[in-house]
Amino acid sequence: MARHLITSAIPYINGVKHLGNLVGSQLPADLFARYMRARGHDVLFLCATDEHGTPAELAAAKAGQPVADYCAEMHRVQADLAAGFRLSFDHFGRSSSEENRRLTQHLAVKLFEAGLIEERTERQVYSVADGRFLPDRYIEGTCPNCGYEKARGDQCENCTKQLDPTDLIDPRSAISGATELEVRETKHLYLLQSTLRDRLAAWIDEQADWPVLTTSIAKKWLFDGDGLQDRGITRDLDWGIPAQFEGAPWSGMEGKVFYVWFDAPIEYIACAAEWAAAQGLADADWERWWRTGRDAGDVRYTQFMGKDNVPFHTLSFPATLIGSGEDWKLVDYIKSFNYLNYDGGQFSTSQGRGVFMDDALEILPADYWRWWLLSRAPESQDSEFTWEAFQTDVNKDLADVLGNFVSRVTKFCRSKFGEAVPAGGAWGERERQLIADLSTGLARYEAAMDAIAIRRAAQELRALWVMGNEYLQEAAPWAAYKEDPDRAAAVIRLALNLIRVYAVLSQPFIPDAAAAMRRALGTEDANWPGDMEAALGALAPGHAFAVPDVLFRKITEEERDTWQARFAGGRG
Ligand code: B3M
Ligand code: ZN
Repeated sequence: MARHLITSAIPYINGVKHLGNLVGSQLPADLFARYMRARGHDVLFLCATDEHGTPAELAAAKAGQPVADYCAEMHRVQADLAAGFRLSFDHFGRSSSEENRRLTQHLAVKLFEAGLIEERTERQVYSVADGRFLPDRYIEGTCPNCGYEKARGDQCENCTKQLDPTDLIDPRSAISGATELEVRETKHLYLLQSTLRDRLAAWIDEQADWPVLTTSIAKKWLFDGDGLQDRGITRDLDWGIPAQFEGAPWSGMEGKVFYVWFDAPIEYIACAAEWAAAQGLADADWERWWRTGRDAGDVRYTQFMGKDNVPFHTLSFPATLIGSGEDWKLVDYIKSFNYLNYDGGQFSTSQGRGVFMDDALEILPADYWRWWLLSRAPESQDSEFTWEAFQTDVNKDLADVLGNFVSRVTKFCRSKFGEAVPAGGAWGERERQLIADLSTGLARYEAAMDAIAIRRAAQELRALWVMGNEYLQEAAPWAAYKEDPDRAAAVIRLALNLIRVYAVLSQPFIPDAAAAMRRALGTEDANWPGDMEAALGALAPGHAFAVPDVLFRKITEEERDTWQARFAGGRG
């Protein structure tokens, strides 16, 4: 049994996330966490809301709410949606927690003591019309690196380059649109990341198994142009973790807070502390996941995120942890994702374009979305959500293949043998062949899941479902029953057991359907099949079951057209 620490990028608090956000971090992280638990490992799976900085302030202002109230409310909304999608976090924390304030300030002090933080007077964009400095998302303009016209002050969404507001070409205020901007002096703390370049480069070089998408982005910002740059880690904002506090080794930082991207990844640690507190555990209980001096050296730590978040996780956050000189656990594997597009364009939060998590659950149960999104995860390239593809895959994979198998087998058994696993008959050559095929297929499925090759894993799982259908078609128990009821009983006994095996194997992708299958079979046995033949004997003759309700219904043409039209216009 191994120990797996798993984190999903923590979603911004500023509204309900769309399906592109979901498939870029939280959902695949959940798949992996569920799989690792199913394999018997000790898992700590953490996520939280990212509540500081300009995204939160801007969204609260738009909602006309005090920012703390807004965050508290949106945290509940996001937690409910996560539960609706069956995201199995051990804890869903908040970056505005007391634990995060303490840890963020602590790490800043350690970095200062290591000589890695210095005070700099810098020139910041000030908006006369707005009467304030315009950090990060308060300012928009053209990216100096790629020419994208809607780059934000902290990062270009298009090319992932981290920016400073003064880098932007033709800048304008995101609050008022004002272009009457001037540059004023203000004092900030800088993290001297550049001095850590060699150590970060060596660390990234050790990660031979990381996905190319992850390492290519890391290396790009490590070496390209001027290479890794020192970063301002404080901002002239009201909302955030105060940069001036008791015991701070600097002065004059009143009215400033830490930059949201400084404290957000620290929430991965703080979230473990929040988890321990919520469980009534001691500090040592979360530290064993995070401090190598407390056995976290044995932990395997995997992070999930969209590609735009990669620079902060491969460079900035490791710089914080390495630079502190303390024994913090560094990430072992970063799984990053390209973008999911929506019906010929991009998902867009600002324009309300696409399907959002609340819309999705209103239309169909979570499993339909989970299956489609994961089986089409944007791994090696961007992928696209279309209503046609969604309809086709759901109807084919879930309704025709898996759902149909479960329904045919249970209904046939009920009508001929009653609602219990039938005795009689022995398995023959065709069964031995099926067991061999299932064993090979299972090994391929496990290999894909171990490697977090999500699309491949979905294909392998589907292939296992198909094997059962083909077997049933060939063995044709409905035909065999007339001449040789024992033969039909042997086939159905195997097929009923195969439903249990499918429930166990499919649970990471479609947890609700898996639970419904197990309930129908009247079994709590969720043991991962080691030996396929033994697994297919788990439900003995006489074991009672019930025919379940339809597992997956088909999406009609009419529904598809209605939904397509409904979501074409953007969120109201
Ligand atoms: N909140 C960006 C995002 O939601 C950011 C991730 C933080 S991870 C520490 O995509
Ligand atoms: Zn750019």
